[in-house]
Amino acid sequence: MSFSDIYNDKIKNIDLYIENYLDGLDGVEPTLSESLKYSVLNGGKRLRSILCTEICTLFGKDISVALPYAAAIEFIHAYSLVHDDLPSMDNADTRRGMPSCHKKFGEGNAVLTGDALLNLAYEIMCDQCINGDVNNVKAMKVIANCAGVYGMVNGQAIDLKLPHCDNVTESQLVRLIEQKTMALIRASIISGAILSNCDENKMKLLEEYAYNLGLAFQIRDDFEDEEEDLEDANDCPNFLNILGKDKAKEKLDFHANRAYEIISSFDKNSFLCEFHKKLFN
Ligand code: GRG
Repeated sequence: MSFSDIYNDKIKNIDLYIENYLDGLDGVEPTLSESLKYSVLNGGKRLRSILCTEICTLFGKDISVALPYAAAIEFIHAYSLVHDDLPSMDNADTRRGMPSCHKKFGEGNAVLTGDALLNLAYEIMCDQCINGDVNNVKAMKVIANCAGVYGMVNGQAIDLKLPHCDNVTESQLVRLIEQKTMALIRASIISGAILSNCDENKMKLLEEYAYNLGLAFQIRDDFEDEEEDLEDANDCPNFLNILGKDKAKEKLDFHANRAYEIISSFDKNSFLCEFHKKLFN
């Protein structure tokens, strides 16, 4: 089987889990129900959910242990994109090549869609905690910590201010990215590791993997924005306009290589190694 066949199967598996879950919700107002599905199941690379399931299975657990968490992480990611696209935030008309949630369903519905996704994320994880072991609770705690005021939400709050600041430094930008982008990537990796009960040495390496992958992923995203000539790519501080193209590429390679070194040290034939090459080569 080719890499893309295997990758598509993994996406299908996660999407099927999410679709069944959303179809099983009872009594949801029809527009909200449609908009929930639209916002989560409208494509996307599934980077975060795949990190969670693959790390968990890499260390010996069945994928069924990680799938509810993978779905929860995709819900949180989708909520963040729906809210980020709102006129009061990034004001984006499209997402994943289609009208953004508020363009299709209106602003009020988009706010509620994000709210509903965030709540559903915790409901899925709580269901695992009720009959599960303490690792289920610990994994949920890491995700809550990374998604909220110690992570993504705080990063977004800094991001709202940063375009109005002069002379943003590289270290200020790294601090922003640690929260806005890296936190949820870290949550995906570390929750998968907790669910697989992996030891402290591996956990340390996975923290370093998350840091390097998160930074590399953001710089890659900055290059993509520039290629797509996004309107605000030049206004908002990013690695390209702060470091210049050459230095940004050097930094991208440095962090991507370190992330690869770590993930391949566990199993150089793992899916995550191939996925890494597709993302960064
Ligand atoms: C609204 C609380 C709140 C947070 C928003 C995610 C986010 C924070 C903002 C999105 C802005 C952005 C482009 C961030 C850069 C990295 C990033 C999250 C890219 C999108 O993630 P992908 O490429 O998206 O994994 P897909 O569509 O593949 O799921």
